[in-house]
Amino acid sequence: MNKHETVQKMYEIAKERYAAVGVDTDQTLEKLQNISLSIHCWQADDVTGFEKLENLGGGGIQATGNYPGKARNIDELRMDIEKVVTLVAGKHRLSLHEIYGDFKGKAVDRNEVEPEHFASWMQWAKEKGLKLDFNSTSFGHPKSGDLTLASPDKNIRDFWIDHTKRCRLIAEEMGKFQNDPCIMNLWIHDGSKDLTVNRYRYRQILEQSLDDIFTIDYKNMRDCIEAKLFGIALESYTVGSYDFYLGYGAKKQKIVTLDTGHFHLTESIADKIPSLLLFTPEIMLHVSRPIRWDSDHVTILNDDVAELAKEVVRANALSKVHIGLDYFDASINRIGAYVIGIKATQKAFLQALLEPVVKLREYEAAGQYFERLALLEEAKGLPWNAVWDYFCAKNNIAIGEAYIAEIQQYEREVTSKRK
Ligand code: RNT
Ligand code: ZN
Repeated sequence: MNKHETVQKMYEIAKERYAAVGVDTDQTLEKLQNISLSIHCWQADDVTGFEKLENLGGGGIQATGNYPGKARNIDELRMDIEKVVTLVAGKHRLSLHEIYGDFKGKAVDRNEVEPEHFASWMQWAKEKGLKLDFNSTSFGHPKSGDLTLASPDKNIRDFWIDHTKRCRLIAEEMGKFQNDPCIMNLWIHDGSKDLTVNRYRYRQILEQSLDDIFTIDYKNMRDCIEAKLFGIALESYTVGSYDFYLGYGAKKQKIVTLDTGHFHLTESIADKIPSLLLFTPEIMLHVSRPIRWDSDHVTILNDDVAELAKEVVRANALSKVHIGLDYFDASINRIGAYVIGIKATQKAFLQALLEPVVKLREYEAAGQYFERLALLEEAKGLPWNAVWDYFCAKNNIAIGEAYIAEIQQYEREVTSKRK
């Protein structure tokens, strides 16, 4: 039997096994095929971007590691993303930050950015069958400081309001061009390293800035707002906390972004899904992996990600939840980092889609809690990996660990030559 025949056979067995618990694997595969991930562009170059301005880095975030071969320019970044998408199944999106504009060697300040700086991205994305998402960038700039949109200094604040408005217009143009809404994420690092006696004031200013930014209603873009627990060098206070954005999102009907690294480590992000679905229009996810803090390690198939996917699927909310990735590990092969995280997220959703939820809910409705727990436990051992391998085979991508060699080859031929 060759590898593909084995995969086929294993799938047939898995299909029967799942049918016994009331799950249709063929239907599951169709659903998985339609899940698009919003792939973050910034794993390719450690959140550097292509600005010809002084880049001050950080702003509450930090990529660590110096693995060779990072993308140094727009062509290399595109090449890397093209490679990534050939190694994974499905149709996906690319999430760009404003600092990744095609500035053609010119110094374009953040309050000068225009849709034209993203024209070549739109064209390229169209050719590659990718849709674009967008992010304003308020970190890594001489005017970033500790406070941007929440700054009491009108000059600083207005600069960032202007920037963010421009970004919304760019997102609108992207959405129009691709005939599919561009999701624009707004995350700012604003906070305080040490104790502040102005918690209320900064949040009030941020609310006003957001109201100003969101005055224009666009048709082809959607806004989402991302909270955080704390940033590096801003440990004592975060203006845009989860309470703040949840309140703002519920009141103003904006999408709240849940970054899985932005909460206390014992907090369940999965449990937030059903609540947000009730009070905000949609949800944006930044699937990441915090290690002790918001360390942005590569997403893997762990219980947190598996539970997150399950809550989305159990709530029948795949059409309302945008699944983005957000990590940046500079210590390993960056293409490999992408592929591991994409596959892990897809596997989590596959497992969620394969859950025998009808039977589980029957048990629950009947008060049969032993039976519910037993089936939940048994479901963990059902042959989901046979379904996964078959999904990869159907999509003509490498099965199992075979993609490691493909990434090694790309490293030999391409990334290792970048000095
Ligand atoms: C930072 C946020 C934010 C960034 C990107 C680069 O903590 O998670 O989403 O990672 O905007
Ligand atoms: Zn994030």
